Amino acid sequence: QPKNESFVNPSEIRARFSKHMSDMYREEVPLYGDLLTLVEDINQEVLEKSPNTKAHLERTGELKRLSMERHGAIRVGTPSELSTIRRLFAVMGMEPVGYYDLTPAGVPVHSTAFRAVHEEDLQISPFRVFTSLLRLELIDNSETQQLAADTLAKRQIFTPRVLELIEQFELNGGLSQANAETFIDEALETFRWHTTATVTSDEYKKLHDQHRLIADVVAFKGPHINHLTPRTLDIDQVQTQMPARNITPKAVVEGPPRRNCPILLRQTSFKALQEKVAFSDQGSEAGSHTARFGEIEQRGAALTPKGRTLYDELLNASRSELKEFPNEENAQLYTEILEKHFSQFPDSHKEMHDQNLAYFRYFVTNKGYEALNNKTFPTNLKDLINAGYIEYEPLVYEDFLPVSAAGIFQSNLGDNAQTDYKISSNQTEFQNFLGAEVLNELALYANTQKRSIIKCGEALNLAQL
Ligand code: OOG
Ligand code: NI
Repeated sequence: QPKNESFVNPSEIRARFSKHMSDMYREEVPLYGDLLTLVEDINQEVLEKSPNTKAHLERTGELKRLSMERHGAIRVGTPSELSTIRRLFAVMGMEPVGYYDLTPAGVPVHSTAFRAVHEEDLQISPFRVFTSLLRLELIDNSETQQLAADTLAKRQIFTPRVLELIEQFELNGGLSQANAETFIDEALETFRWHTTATVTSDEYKKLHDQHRLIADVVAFKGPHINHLTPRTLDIDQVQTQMPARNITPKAVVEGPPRRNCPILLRQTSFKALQEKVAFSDQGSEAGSHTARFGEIEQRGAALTPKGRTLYDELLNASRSELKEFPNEENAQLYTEILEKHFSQFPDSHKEMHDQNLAYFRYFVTNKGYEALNNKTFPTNLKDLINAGYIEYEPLVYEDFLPVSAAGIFQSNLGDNAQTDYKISSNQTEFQNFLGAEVLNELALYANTQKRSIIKCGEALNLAQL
């Protein structure tokens, strides 16, 4: 089918959807609005105090996307919900990236992240959704397992109109302006919070006793968005200032410690809220459910396989030395241990670059353009960099971290939710359910890096670069 000129760019749909989603969540969870304000205040402060950071973010284009940057998370119940969600996100130019197995952390799900994959599309909207599929086979009580399966089989989490529009998109390759608007409104319905549950209070209790997460996935009409996460430039500041704004943070920041050159992803959240719900045997909102929360993230450089291996090693060493899960009591100790181990991770862009620990975007400097006619112009990347004709900036990590994600799940499921599951990761089954293979995030970063080198080559008339 030929592409129609009047189709809306999927990235445009994603940008608008992300804004609508944020507005809806702010209305549903006012504390998320308070968090947004706090993050904005701190980001403003950082930009004012640190001209270097500001200049860096301007060069990489991150400054433009900073205030609209956020991710969310949902949990679906069945393979068919998962595959339709994939098709829904495809309308917004989002593809499944990465496979995350959360069972080692005692959470009975496996997950992927839907996001844009090309740097130009990420620039328009970096909106991502961490999407988990409940693994019913991990429910060991067969009666509860049956209850969950039957309840999930009865629900339809998509509106009839959004299903039509997804098909239309797949058939024609795009949506018109008017249809895109309708799509956004209708798609939003899937992620809305419902105060009425689909199960009785007894059934809820059964599901909940098995695992709080199971109740959250099974007992409601749809996969309500369970948190939205703005991006901050200083997560430690936000963490310390949360209590003053009546927001209770989780015990520790997940991910690497504070550094001069941030790597990967650091995250913290505020505790899930207890919300009133009406179970199907109740006429009013006499019951309650705790699932929805707020989260903050600080993003740093995407690491190469070598860098990631080093990160995993240092994180594991820190966790082993702590001997238990990080909590309120050992938070200070954990920070110290983390900093001690991570002192082995080079903390300058030059070292990270020269030791092949992170991915970078290369660009021609003014000096490079001016030197174009020099007779002694170098022709390889290394010499061009050394001569100051090409510079580089780290690529932002656009994905998630399994250990951190588990920590975020745990802090919102209660500490008694730890189970030792015997069944381990199953990416093949996940992909069968999804109806597609998940993309390898490392290949995506490598592609972006490669494209930037090719661009430099073109600008400098060096075809072989
Ligand atoms: C997802 C938790 C993981 C993150 O940012 O790592 C996550 C969930 O609670 O459903 O969102
Ligand atoms: Ni999150």
